[in-house]
Amino acid sequence: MKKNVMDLLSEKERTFNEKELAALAAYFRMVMFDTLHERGTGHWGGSASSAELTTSLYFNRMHIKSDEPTWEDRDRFILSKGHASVNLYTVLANRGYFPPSEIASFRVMGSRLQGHPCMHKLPGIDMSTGALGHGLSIGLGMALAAKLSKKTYWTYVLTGEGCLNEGQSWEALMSAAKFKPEHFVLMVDYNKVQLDGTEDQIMPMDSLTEKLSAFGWNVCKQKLDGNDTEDILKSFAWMDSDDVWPKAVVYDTVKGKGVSFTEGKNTWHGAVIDDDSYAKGIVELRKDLEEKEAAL
Ligand SMILES: Cc1ncc(C[n+]2csc(CCOP(=O)(O)OP(=O)(O)O)c2C)c(N)n1
Repeated sequence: MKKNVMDLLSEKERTFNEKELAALAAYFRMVMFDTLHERGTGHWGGSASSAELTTSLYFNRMHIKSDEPTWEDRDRFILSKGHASVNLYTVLANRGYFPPSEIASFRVMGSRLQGHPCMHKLPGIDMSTGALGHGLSIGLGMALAAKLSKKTYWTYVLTGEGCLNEGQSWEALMSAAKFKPEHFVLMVDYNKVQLDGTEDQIMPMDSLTEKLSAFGWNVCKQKLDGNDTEDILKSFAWMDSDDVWPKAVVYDTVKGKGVSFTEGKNTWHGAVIDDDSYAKGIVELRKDLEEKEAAL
């Protein structure tokens, strides 16, 4: 019998393959679009951009216990682009950290689901973020703590290229290259669009992979599509392929992915999803989910 996303979510403790991850990400994108429309607030563009990356980490890669969110040996994840909080909340809820029904309280006054993730309120948040540029330094601290305490957990930091514009990121890049903590990975959601313009208009990063290599990082040389779960799993295999630290992967992604009229548009960074846009967009997202489920 054909499976659907609800069947997959009932067995969330196992390691999912690329087709299953693609279906889950398509479903999560629909939940995010629904939530942001309902609440009339939040960040669609960057959340849609990273849907496959966060889904693949939590449903294929990370060593975690959702019923024990502060387990000392868990892998750590820092969403340095904290404005994509609705993406992280959707993944965490469906991974078992809190009830998916709570996603509806996104950005309601007093809710645990703040506009930007708060580690003191919500289980599963390893670090509060929102002010861009902090994630890499904090992740480095976590990775160095693992080294000191002889633990083998991994620390993953997800940034946007706009997040990398912050000078603090480059201090962390230099320090990480000096201390070389094991199991420390920078993942760049490289959609080349920021809040009020494109990367080229705001701060050209080209070539990001060469810059990271020059800063002493072990950078994945493969060209990877961060909205393609097959490519993401290839990058995970690369992370395990040698012992040279720290590691970085730059994924090409599309801001506003999944809804044709929001793709690649900075105007959809944090715009309210009005009723008309919702009605058009949800049809596209539903079709994508149906196609991904049919491929299971
Ligand atoms: C220190 C700081 N400056 C400015 C902002 C406002 N801001 C929020 S998101 C954003 C652009 C982020 O671009 P990017 O990191 O590429 O994110 P993505 O495209 O993935 O959404 C800006 C400028 C902020 N949150 N923090």
